[in-house]
Amino acid sequence: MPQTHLIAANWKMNGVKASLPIARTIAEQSRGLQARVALFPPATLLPLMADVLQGTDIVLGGQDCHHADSGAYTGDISAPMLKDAGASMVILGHSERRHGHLEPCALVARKSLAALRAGLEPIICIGETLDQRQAGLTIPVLSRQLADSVTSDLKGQAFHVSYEPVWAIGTGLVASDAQILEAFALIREHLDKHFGTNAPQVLYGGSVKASNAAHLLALEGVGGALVGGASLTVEDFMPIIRAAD
Ligand code: G2H
Repeated sequence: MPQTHLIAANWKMNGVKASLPIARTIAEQSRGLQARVALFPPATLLPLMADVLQGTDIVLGGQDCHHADSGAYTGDISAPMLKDAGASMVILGHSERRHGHLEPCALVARKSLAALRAGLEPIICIGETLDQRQAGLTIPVLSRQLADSVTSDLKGQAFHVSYEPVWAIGTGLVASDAQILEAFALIREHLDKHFGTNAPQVLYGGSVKASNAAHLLALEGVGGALVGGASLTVEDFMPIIRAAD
């Protein structure tokens, strides 16, 4: 039986209280559809959105977490705090964290353990930059990211991996089928080797939108999509959720 697609909305640093009706409408319009839908609003909206989504099937998640459960880390948010605010998932290792905040793979791995301790399902992102791709380094870069941030410590736990080529994020550029299939084959090999039959779902992210979602989701092994810009409005996001049916 084919796996249910996970369609995840990464709102990034977008959204205020006035955006909550978007979540409500997505929940209403997703009722009865096949996809598992997850919303990742900014942390400031989590408790309010948890109230809005109560009694629906929509999953709520954080966009990052600290590796420690609590402590003197000004400005950071821990996994138990996300859980307390209503989250059950968390995005980790997004390229905007890896590159914008210089987060190395080892830190992503520590954060994923913190997430699991708190009862959150991590979505661990990997992806190569344009320079790395043009230098022929895509496979070594992805292999290193998998080895160092998707470690065997995760065995037996619920988690996901998202392949997001950095050059495809928010640029309107989408990886070709061949590029996606090559990356997914590598990811699958790593997951099958370390996680066996419990191997997690693999998502694609990077300029997913209504016009390409059905095609991307039909590619071999693509278990869902991590959507940024096109998840910010009901009009853009609902067709992507429907494309997973
Ligand atoms: C990749 C994606 C969501 P976008 O960052 O994680 O964003 O769909 O805007 O490329």
